[in-house]
Amino acid sequence: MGESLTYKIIREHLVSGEMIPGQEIGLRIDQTLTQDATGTMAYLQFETLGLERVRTERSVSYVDHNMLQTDFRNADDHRYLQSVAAKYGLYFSRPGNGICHQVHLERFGVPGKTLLGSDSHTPTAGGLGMLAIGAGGLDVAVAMAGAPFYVPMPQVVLVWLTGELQPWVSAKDVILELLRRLSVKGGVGKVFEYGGPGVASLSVPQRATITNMGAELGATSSLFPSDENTRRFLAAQGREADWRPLSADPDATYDEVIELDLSALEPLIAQPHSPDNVVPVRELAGLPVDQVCIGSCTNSSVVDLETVAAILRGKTVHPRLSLTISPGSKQALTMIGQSGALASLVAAGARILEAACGPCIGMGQAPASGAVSLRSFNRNFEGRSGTADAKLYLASAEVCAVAAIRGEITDPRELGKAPQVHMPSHFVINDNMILPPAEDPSKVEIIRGPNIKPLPTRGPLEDPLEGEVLLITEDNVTTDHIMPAGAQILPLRSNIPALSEYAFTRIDPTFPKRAREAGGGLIVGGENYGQGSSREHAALVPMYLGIKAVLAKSFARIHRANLINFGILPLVFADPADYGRLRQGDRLRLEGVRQALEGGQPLTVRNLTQGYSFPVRYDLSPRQVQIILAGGLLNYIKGQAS
Ligand code: MIC
Ligand code: SF4
Repeated sequence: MGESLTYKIIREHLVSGEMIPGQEIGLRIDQTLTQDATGTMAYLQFETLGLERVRTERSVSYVDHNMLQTDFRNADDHRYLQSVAAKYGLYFSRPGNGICHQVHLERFGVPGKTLLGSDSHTPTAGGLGMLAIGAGGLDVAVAMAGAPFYVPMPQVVLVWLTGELQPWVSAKDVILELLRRLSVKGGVGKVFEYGGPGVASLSVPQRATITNMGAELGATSSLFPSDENTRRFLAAQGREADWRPLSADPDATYDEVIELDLSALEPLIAQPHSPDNVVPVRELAGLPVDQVCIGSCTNSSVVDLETVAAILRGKTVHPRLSLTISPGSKQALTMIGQSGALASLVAAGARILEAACGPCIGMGQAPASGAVSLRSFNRNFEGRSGTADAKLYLASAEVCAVAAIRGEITDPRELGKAPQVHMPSHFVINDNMILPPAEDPSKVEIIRGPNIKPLPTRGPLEDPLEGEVLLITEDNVTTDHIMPAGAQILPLRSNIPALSEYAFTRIDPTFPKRAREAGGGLIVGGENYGQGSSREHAALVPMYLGIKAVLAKSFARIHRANLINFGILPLVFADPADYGRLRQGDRLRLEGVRQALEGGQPLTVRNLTQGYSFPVRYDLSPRQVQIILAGGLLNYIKGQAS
């Protein structure tokens, strides 16, 4: 029986476990990436493992998130990251070189290899036929140490593409259509593998837009075959030697098949406050727009930027709005500079930002009160822009550019002929902003600024486990709710005590104070708890505040793994109706929890306040049980080492 491409790559990298969906497998990781907002913590953790060099084929440390440098803190973290990279054998992509996913696609990704990144959009590299997975920083630290990465064996969904995109319809519309159909939890536990005759019509930058935003489905990864288009892209990047053809067997079997006719798609838009709240652009036509932001790891390639420039050429940005452009990489920025596209953008009144995440993670450019902000980005969660009541919409770079000149949401097909921009046959290659590791690591001193505080630790899992329900949240709570980012908070990523002042404050500003006063407790969540980013701070900070367990209807994959890594017990309601009976302030108690976990026996929670008990599931692998019992992955590793 034939195999999917996902199965082939997994089989080549399988270290432990069986390829049975849902069962834990261990994968050998060839490459890793980190970005600064998660990387600082990841390297602090890597340092505690006591190795002299990373043990991967290639590890890259990027600086792209914390770029505002409103005081010494971000700059200090950058210096730390640069010294760590030099010492431990990593490539260092300097601030200004671009967004990790865009640069990794351009300069490092290799078809058929595995990539683990401390950022949820790591699957962008799936556009090259790489099995790329997002994870918490600690998992990436451990992978850099050469240990396997553990993940539930995914189900594989074949997305069968037919037809061709019509004028003004873009790759962004492909993934928005999947989000419309499947929702932000529709991809949990799955890899989306693209196939069918429509694949050949999509270039690697287009494929990368689709695989990037597969993260919004909650998917483990998304993957395209490595074909002639992949070869062309790598050759244009001067890396043809990295190419190898890869595809599924013609008779491969899949857990699920989704058919998508590219010809039938129309321009789509996601409305506030979720990437799956998708409607056709024409339904919102005429809605006044106050801000347009183009860029992010989803839509910031040179192809996107050239397309935007072609739409703006000779026009002026509408007086009611502000347009920002953040190029995905130095390469993309250089190329639009050389082609004249940059001059067209500037002439039209676009505000050109540096090649970084920027407004996507609320690092500047917060919209006005109640503003409508249209973005070519991938996330529109409430408050993410830095303005609590702003309304964020997501669409293709084309739809964004047209709105920027019209001042309102417009179906771009009204403009007539669409600009024709093709992937260049040669990219401008200049890797001078990528620093190789030091030749003599013994000469490198790690530089730690005062913003870098020691890693918080905890002891083994307590038994009985008892505490107050500190917060009850709804479905689809994001890591942006649990541990917000943005200009004020992001610089604190290496300072957990300071960061803890902001935990859950988007839902309840009194949370940090209450958690401290209660000496910790439990959190209750709905479906898909912890969706969104890979930030392990959304587990590390609750751990620091004494959170012992999270009870939810279901969890997002990366966040659940992060909870386990920091010794917080993720429990699932056996009967979802029990969610509705709990009240904030209820005191809950789990007796004999250590023994139950070790013996694989059922667990019951006693509600001491209301006087009843209810069953919960934990679905932990034997390895995860040991990690939870030890009080987290670092404790577990240290226990094993001794
Ligand atoms: C995001 O898009 O939310 C981020 C910021 O890139 C995060 C990582 C982080 O919080 O540092 C992600 O996607 O994992
Ligand atoms: Fe950066 Fe935004 Fe991409 Fe996250 S989603 S990596 S913040 S550009």
